[in-house]
Amino acid sequence: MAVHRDSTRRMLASAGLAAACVLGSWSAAQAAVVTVRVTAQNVAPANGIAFAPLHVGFGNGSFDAFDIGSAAGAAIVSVAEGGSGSAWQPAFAAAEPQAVRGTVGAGAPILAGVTRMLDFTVDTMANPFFTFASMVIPSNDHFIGNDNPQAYRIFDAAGNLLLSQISQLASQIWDAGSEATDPLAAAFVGDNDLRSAQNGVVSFNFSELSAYNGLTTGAGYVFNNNLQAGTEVFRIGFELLAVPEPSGLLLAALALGLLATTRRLGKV
Ligand SMILES: [Ca+2]
Ligand SMILES: [Ca+2]
Repeated sequence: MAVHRDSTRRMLASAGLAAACVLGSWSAAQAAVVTVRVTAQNVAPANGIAFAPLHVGFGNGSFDAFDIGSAAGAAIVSVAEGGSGSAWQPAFAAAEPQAVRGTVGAGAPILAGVTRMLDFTVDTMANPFFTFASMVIPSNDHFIGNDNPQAYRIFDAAGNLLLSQISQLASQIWDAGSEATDPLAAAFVGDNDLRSAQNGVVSFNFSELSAYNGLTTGAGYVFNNNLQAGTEVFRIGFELLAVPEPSGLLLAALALGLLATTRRLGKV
């Protein structure tokens, strides 16, 4: 009988070890994939700046859309001049084929006081970094976005949120340096076909937005930027969506399986 009990203990220990291995590898694999809700909120003063739909991506931190002090490339120009991101999205996809990208609030300007959201399924080990870009309107070529593609690490490898919000101040608004300031040619207040080249470089610049004060926007309000350097203008939020907890279910199933094994062994 002593031999039998030892044998039973070994079998149970072995089964327990196997269960622990299964649980360990399973949770590590599953924890890395999460569903995250991205919110884009215009918190600028009323009747002030609006934003074009927010282009975003979760990636490995290698897609660098622009550099301060350098001429803007086609990718960021496609955001800054007109807001479409028609070159930004493909450039991101080419640089990082594994990235998860999207456009928050597609189809309409994000006016003051408005919040838009979009959900993403992200492999947090492969794509821990977040990159964003949106045109500021009205403007000729102003935008918000991150110069450093590794500035915002959102997830750790286990899928935990490291950052729940990115806040943007007026002082963080960029001028792409690609289009000269001209209210007659500015998006949202003028005729975009009249634009002329600036031949400059990317720089911080929010004060030029006062050039559009008094003009009627495409949304029908009379623009007044009402910005100081420290005025918060935009918030990007990150929230993990609740998911079922299959790891708990699996644990229960394995425990039941072990119990059944124990009972069967007990009957021998
Ligand atoms: Ca850069
Ligand atoms: Ca400009």
